[in-house]
Amino acid sequence: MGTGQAGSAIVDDVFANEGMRIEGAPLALNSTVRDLENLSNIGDDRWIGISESDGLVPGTEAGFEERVTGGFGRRPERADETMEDHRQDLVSMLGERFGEVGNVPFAFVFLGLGGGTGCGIAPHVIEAIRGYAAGDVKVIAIGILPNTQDPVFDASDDEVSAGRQAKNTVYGLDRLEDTADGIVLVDNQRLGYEDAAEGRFSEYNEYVAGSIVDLVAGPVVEQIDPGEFEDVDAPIIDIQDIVTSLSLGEETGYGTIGRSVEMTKSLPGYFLPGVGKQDVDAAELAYTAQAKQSVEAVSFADAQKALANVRAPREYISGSRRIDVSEIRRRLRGHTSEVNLGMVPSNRNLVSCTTLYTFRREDVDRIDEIEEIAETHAT
Ligand SMILES: Nc1nc2c(ncn2[C@@H]2O[C@H](COP(=O)(O)OP(=O)(O)OP(=O)(O)O)[C@@H](O)[C@H]2O)c(=O)[nH]1
Ligand SMILES: [Mg+2]
Repeated sequence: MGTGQAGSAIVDDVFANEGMRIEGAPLALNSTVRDLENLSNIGDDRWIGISESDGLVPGTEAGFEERVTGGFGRRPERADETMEDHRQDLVSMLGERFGEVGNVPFAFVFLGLGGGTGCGIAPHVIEAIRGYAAGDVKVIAIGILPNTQDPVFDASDDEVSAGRQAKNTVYGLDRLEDTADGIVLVDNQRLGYEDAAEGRFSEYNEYVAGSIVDLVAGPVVEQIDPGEFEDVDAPIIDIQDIVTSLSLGEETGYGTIGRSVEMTKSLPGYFLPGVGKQDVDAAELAYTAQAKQSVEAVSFADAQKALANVRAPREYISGSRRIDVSEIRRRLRGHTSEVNLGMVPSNRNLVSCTTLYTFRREDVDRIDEIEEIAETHAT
């Protein structure tokens, strides 16, 4: 589920991966038609518009374009009020789109924390998913932290203050904490200055989407029979393992993700079958995945839990080029004793290692920093 512009754009990239459709289905909720029209992989039958005057409007309904134009102007409080009035409508709409049975064990809700729409509606969306699901559903929020350092411009080229965005972020996180089973943070400050200033997010979104896909991609996405793999060094992990890794008892866990990728074929190998296969250095994979974590300056010594998922061609899992996953485990264990490591075979000529580190909120310094910036912002 993508809410608002940033959230929907990343879900769009997640579903660029066809395998994701075997297990999941996308939905985009936004207050601005134009953002929805920019999506490539989520059709209008999967859009839900939200407007102050008209409430929730299905993407295929006549007059959609005229009715869903307002936006919430970076005011999550307004989006929150509107969504609160229409939460039950969303439960019914989920039934219409995904069947009345409510067979949904897991959901991911993506949002930009600095804006109005996603930040304001996401907690209600999570509650609506719980209302729709027949059983216990685990919901993970993936929240984009705003860049509070460099100038940021909105669609009409207006500069958006760091203070406003920081304030929205604190508002959003406080409310997500009460309803999400775990929160994964992605910090726009990890983008280069140029990209942030110009609002160029596409590569970064692809990186985030690729990390999520590689994290959750299991036997279903890869269409393999798990029993086929006996002699391996790590089991197949599933979404429940990810939820567990993000859970810190009564406290909500805050996760950061990172992913490293290596080609398993050298360039000549693409042209000559059987030529140019390369071994993959597990220690380096784990190191790079950590270096590319999605939040600035986290202190890995504070990690409460860590999880890694390796996706690789079969011969790298149990065959002649078997990856030494003990190196990956060793890196994770260097930070925390609660480690979960998985491997899943894949048909790509790539090895990817995606890691998820989980922290307590108080240990994420970047949240403290955003809270301080928010305090300086007058209402
Ligand atoms: N990583 C990333 N960040 C984005 C993207 N689009 C916007 N952002 C950032 O996300 C934050 C929230 O902005 P939006 O997602 O545009 O807000 P919204 O949910 O549509 O809410 P409104 O204020 O009502 O438009 C801001 O900090 C933006 O800079 C994107 O595609 N990728
Ligand atoms: Mg918007």
